[in-house]
Amino acid sequence: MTTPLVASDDHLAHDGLVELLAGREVPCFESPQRAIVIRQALLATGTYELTPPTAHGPDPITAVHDPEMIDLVEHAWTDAMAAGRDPGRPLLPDTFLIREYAGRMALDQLPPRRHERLGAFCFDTATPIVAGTAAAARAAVDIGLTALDLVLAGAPLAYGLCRPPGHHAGRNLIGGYCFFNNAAIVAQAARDRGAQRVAILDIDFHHGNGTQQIFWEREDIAYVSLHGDPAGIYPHYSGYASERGALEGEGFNLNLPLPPRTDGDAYLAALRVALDFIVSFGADAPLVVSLGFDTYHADPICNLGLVTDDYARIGSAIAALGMPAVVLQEGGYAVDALGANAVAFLGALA
Ligand code: SP5
Ligand code: ZN
Repeated sequence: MTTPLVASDDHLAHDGLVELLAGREVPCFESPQRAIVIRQALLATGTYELTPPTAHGPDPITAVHDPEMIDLVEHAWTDAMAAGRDPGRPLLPDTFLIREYAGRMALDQLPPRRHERLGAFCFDTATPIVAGTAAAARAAVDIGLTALDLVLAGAPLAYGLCRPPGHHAGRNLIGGYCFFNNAAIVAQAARDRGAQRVAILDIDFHHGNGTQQIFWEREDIAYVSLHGDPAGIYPHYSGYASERGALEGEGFNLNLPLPPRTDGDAYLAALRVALDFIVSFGADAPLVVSLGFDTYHADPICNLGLVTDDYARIGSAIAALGMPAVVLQEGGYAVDALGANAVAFLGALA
């Protein structure tokens, strides 16, 4: 039996060129090549069926994100071009609207041109916007929603090769290479199609601050994440075990921070805790997996210690839940290893 591999070429034109990292302008780690190599490696196994996304329109995005933030993603580039900005350079914010800027003042005006509002809807200097960004971000959402369609129609597993990734994007914030939160949009869509309880398992190296924020006060969509300990690790301000959700959502958020160089055995032990949480939550929808391969030992910006065979172990452990799964690509920057890691993980999960 083949597994649907939902992918599109719209991501190719989202190539941010540079990000700011540790005071330097460096080439983007989040590159088109990442998705190219994963797609090639999966198709080479002969067990995946390449499936284009179908358009799902703006409503599933609006169900999760602030309209002003969506408007920014859609129009920052065209506004910048109309204002005469260099089309050869990406847009990165240079002035951030942080809470402390306002103090007790009421700020009710934003610049009329969207590229000049970037810093009001973006939390870092690593999330460049170029001409192809909005179309790529929309396609990534459609990829996720198409993968959900296929699983709701009976496929036990569908893989969405989303690029750009999504889990750092909050209700009204882009950041961490993310624009629209693909996993959050898919989880909400599953709810809107009748499921009562949806679980999201995030195994990207980084804490999915955006997904956590979006569902923080929700008891119907549970979020559990394994990630590098935020004490010293991006995104720095969230991901601690003490963050359990609030109001109705209290207890439905679970963070499992991991120390540097965590190996496969220790990772699998933490994953066991995450899977037990998911079982006791009792989802009646497909499991939504935010999949990152930046937990790999040779990832250039991360510090865990997984090897390729560990991804097969992780895939098998998730498969043992017996839940249908929608797996969405998030991070992973050791480009040479991405193909083998994807084959190992998805092969074991299927
Ligand atoms: C989707 C995803 O994986 N986003 C990650 C965004 C991380 N961006 C900034 C990373 C800063 C890493 N600092 C590492 C220093 C390495 N020597
Ligand atoms: Zn990551």
